Amino acid sequence: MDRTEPWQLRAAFARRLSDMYGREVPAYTTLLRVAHEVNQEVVARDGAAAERLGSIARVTAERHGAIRLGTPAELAQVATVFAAMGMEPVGFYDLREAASPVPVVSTAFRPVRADELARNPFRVFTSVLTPGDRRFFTADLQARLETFLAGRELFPPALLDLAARAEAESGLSPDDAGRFLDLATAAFELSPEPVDRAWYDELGAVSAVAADIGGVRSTHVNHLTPRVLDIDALYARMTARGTTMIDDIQGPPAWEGPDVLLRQTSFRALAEPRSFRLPDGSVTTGDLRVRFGEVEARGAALTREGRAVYDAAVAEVAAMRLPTAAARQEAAQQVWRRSFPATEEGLFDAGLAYAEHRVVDGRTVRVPVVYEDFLPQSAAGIFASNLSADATTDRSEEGLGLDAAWLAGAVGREVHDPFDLYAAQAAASPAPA
Ligand code: OOG
Ligand code: NI
Repeated sequence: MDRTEPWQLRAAFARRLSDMYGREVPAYTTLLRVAHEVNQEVVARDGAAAERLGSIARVTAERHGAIRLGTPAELAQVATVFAAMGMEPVGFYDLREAASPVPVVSTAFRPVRADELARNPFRVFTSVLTPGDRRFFTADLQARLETFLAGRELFPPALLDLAARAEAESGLSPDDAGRFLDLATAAFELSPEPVDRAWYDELGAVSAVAADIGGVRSTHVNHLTPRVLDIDALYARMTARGTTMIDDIQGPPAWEGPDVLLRQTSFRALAEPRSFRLPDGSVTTGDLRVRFGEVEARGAALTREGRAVYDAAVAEVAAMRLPTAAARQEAAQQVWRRSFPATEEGLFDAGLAYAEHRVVDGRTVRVPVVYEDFLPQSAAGIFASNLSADATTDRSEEGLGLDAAWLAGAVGREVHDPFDLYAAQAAASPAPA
């Protein structure tokens, strides 16, 4: 009998989420249209070179989403749902330590093998709240928050059963695949259930992210990001169409040298109508800004050495505390010219980026391994730019020592080190002897 394989579930799920998001967040549809236009133009202009970092079919279907969860148990459950689709946890991000601190730690669920990434690279940045962190939450609020979170169910048992079966049997029958996709998509839709106004506002006074996660009885995809081949062109075009983007394109600057890692930009969440339950039991309509839009461009995966150069360059520009996006961009270009080789070959020769070897027209050429992950500073910036208020933190308190090992324990699975995955991918196509 026909089976729907994990990668087919993943591709179908990405399409289902994209359709749902497009129906509910119209600005996303505009973003997709503009991204598509820009990608067509780059392919027409650059030909085969436009597809060096992924076929146009892959790039057109490529999305990442983001979700925020409340507890280690919820994280373990979502790991089962993603495992059904061949998505595994990669990397540990501590956003509590960012310039604009957010009370979460995060990982990304994604396919890890090159052939699976080529089939469909769908990835989900997944954050979990840290209620025990005294820099954000009092002991009293922690206790009430944990009680609230323990009493909700994000993923119905039928979804978890199907997911476990899909993982164990590497796929599902077409009927079960359909049920799995219905339940999985529904689990990430915005819920119509009324929001408890007093509870939401109490958490919101500590952190908008805490309210978004722990103030409601469900989760939702908060953005879905298409990939674009020229993010500067996209930014200009969205702005010209009247969409207010955040000030900066985050990550590396536009410059004449090689594209590395990840560049991202976003537009702020629109106010969406929601029902609220008031303390007297009555229900009213208000609005919340919880779903926003983002777009990304991907470049070469850097080695640990390359990443150290990147982190130092970002820190150097940040330390200048420049007041405008244009000044930051200009400064970053200068720092980049000083810090990075001007060519891809230079990056490879210096051991700063991972290369795959491919035979083109009888010659062996080096091609970058694509960066498939996220950047903590950019992620924290994306959180911050889309919240109505920043977290109020008490820096005199000790933080909770949460690390990659803690995350692996919470997920109940191995959390891959992204550098190991890139190194393995590069080693799979060694230079000819
Ligand atoms: C996640 C923000 C991180 C990215 O692209 O860096 C992210 C969130 O807002 O929940 O998606
Ligand atoms: Ni994102």
